[in-house]
Amino acid sequence: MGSHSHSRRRWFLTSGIGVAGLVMGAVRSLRGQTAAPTAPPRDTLAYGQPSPFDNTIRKAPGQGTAITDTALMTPLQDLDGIITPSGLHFLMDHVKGIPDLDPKKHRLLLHGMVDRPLEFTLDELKRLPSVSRVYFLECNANSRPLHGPNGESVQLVHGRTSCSEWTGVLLSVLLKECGVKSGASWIVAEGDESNKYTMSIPLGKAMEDTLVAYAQNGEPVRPHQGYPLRLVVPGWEAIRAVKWLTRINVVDRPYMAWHESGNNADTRPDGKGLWYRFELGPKSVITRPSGGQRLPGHGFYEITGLAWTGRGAVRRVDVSTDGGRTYKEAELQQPVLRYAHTRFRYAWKWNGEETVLQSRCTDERGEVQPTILEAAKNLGVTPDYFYEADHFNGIQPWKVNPDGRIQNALF
Ligand SMILES: Nc1nc2c(c(=O)[nH]1)N[C@H]1C(S)=C(S)[C@@H](COP(=O)(O)O)O[C@H]1N2
Ligand SMILES: [Mo]
Repeated sequence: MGSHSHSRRRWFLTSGIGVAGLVMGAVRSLRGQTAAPTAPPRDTLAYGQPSPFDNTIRKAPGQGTAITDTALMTPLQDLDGIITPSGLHFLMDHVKGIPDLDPKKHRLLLHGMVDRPLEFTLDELKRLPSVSRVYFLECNANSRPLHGPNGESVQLVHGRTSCSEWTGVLLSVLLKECGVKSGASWIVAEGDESNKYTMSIPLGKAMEDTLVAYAQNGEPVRPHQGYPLRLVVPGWEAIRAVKWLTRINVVDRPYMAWHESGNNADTRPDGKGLWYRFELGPKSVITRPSGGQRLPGHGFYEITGLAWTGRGAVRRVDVSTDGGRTYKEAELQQPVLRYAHTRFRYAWKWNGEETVLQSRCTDERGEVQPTILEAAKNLGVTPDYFYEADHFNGIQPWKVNPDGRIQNALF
């Protein structure tokens, strides 16, 4: 679809939200992509920066520490609470170089199987009823055991997840304005970058809680997270969360577009594709102490970590300090929110001997995070299957050596 040159359209909010007289015209005459503004960057007083002593940074997977703008991991071991600072949100792009989208020119078009195709500017979206919700995003490829050659740290193995407060308009509000035709069952969402990233999402989820977000942690969504607009699909693999969102096509079948087929479908043991696994399973990981760190000596330590689930809220987290032989319930830090990271804590006294620390999440549906052996058994595969597989949510064991060094003990 090249140009969206449907005639100039006026629309009125009719859904009883009480914004009488709100009139929004929609013309798509300009492309959203222009050169970045030439204004000097904000200085450190105009926009505050971390202490120069603090060097908490995102890291690239693979070869050492090379920073690319295609894949960077959140430093989970260095963070507290449940909100990921926006500048440390992981990022995963299927394109080299992100688009510079001018918010004045950017448009969101909703069309396809609707009574009235509608097009919104950013200012028009901001006049609509909004919601703010804390949701995690997690790449489907997160947590592959021994991710890359640096499989030692929680950042490089599990850092493809972050959690933000997202603000925007529920997609259901926009779809209701358009009037979804009967027979429609999916949407196809598209990003405004050079390769037109597209994803199919069932209409049910689109109408339930999918968010068109323009703000992240109180300020505009960061460029790498999809500025000025991104989709947030709570609890579902983050490949559905289309960044630089510009188009929503209402359709009657999934499109199996390039990015969701070959590139992002998981392979079953029989070689066939595992299509459309949306929800992420219950997961938790101890972030401190964790792989690559070293305990300075025996004595008291607070074990802390994050738990989350695509099925709603975390119900409990159990921690084992003896390699899974016994578990005890950890304390959950409030708030515990649906589809958000949940912080857990556990008081521990290290006696100086070798041991293994691990955590286990149980979600509101009662589903329990499996060990890698249980996960393999469930799928009828051997554990090495997960080197390449997506949606891996196995328990992460960290081995504490007598000298205090901590290593990934999954294999
Ligand atoms: N337009 C667009 N949306 C996208 C992508 C992309 O490359 N282009 N990558 C997807 C993938 S694979 C993931 S895991 C998440 C990552 O979101 P983040 O970069 O904000 O962390 O965005 C998804 N949305
Ligand atoms: Mo991803």
